[in-house]
Amino acid sequence: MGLSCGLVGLPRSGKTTIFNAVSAAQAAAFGTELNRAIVTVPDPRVEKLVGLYQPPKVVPATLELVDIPGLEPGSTAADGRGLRLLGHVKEVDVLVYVIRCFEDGSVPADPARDVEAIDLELVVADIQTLTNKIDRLSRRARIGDTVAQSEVAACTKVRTALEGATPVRRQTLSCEEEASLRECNLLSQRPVLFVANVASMADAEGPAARTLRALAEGESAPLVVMAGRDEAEVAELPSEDRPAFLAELGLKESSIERLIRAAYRLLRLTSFFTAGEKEVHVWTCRQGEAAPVAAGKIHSDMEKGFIRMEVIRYDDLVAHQSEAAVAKAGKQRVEGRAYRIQDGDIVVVRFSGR
Ligand SMILES: Nc1nc2c(ncn2[C@@H]2O[C@H](COP(=O)(O)OP(=O)(O)O)[C@@H](O)[C@H]2O)c(=O)[nH]1
Ligand SMILES: [Mg+2]
Repeated sequence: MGLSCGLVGLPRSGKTTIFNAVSAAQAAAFGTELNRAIVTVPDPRVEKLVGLYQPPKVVPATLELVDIPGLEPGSTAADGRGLRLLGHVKEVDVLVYVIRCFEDGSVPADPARDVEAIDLELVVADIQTLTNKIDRLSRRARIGDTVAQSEVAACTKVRTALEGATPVRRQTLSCEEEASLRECNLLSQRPVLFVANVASMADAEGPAARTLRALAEGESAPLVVMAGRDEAEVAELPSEDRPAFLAELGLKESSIERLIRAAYRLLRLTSFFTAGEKEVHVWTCRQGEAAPVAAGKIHSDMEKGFIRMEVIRYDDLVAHQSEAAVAKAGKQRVEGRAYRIQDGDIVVVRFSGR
């Protein structure tokens, strides 16, 4: 399973519009249930590889996009529905905060207020989770269990900061504290990517988008400016007509490309390939992952029985037009367990199976 991104935001911030723009799935615009789509990660290198190998099968990288409705202020504390929807937040790797930067009726756009409101929902849920854990551990801590004591201390420290409205992702934690929190799977610890949803790209440097940019920079988070409604219209067009319309909107690439690139950077993800006459396959792993771990993305046996990895660079393959020519130019490398995978590596894994 690839990366999963959850769209969250206040009602009418444009989540479903952006979901449609990205997935071209045309999900019901006013649904309160969850929309999910698997979208292909655009990568022009894949087309090049397919051109070279002409395989019958191509497996691009995919990303799951989830439109999570219902983060209305107060929903967590109220009925079970808010909590159920917040449960979906736990399933995703990245939270995409969709922030309204366009005017809509009488409530002025106010990115700082909206970010705070979303954070607060997550923070309230996290305080509850931590309180439960502290309660569970307190007896063991009282009778002298030192592990329980240090976990209670960590959870209490984080809870205090949450009570001061600081999401976990903006708290500074030691490795031990991180470890104590891991099983809690806290919502406000999820990495966040901000989307400034503007009326048109002419507002990309308008006051609302600028405010959001400053907020994002303040927590070293990426920001993508998107004209959600315009881009949803583009997504409805036949693909050959899209570039001209994007250009008209003042965009070089579609929202999906910018959003995915930002998500990959945020999670430090990288793509590598296996390529041959049978199949061109894109794999995703963390940047700088050790070769056996990367091989494990292909098959767990390849990690367990890893012997070596034969690597050519995508750029070298394109320059020389065939694996044989790359090898002849001395540019095929044989790498061992210590090798760290790089973006654009085309690999063959040698392993001992059983
Ligand atoms: N002007 C403008 N309106 C938008 C934009 N994105 C969404 N809207 C409108 O805002 C309303 C709510 O959008 P929707 O995607 O359903 O919001 P959600 O509740 O967050 O899923 C709809 O009427 C959209 O047409 C945008 O980028 N610009
Ligand atoms: Mg919606």
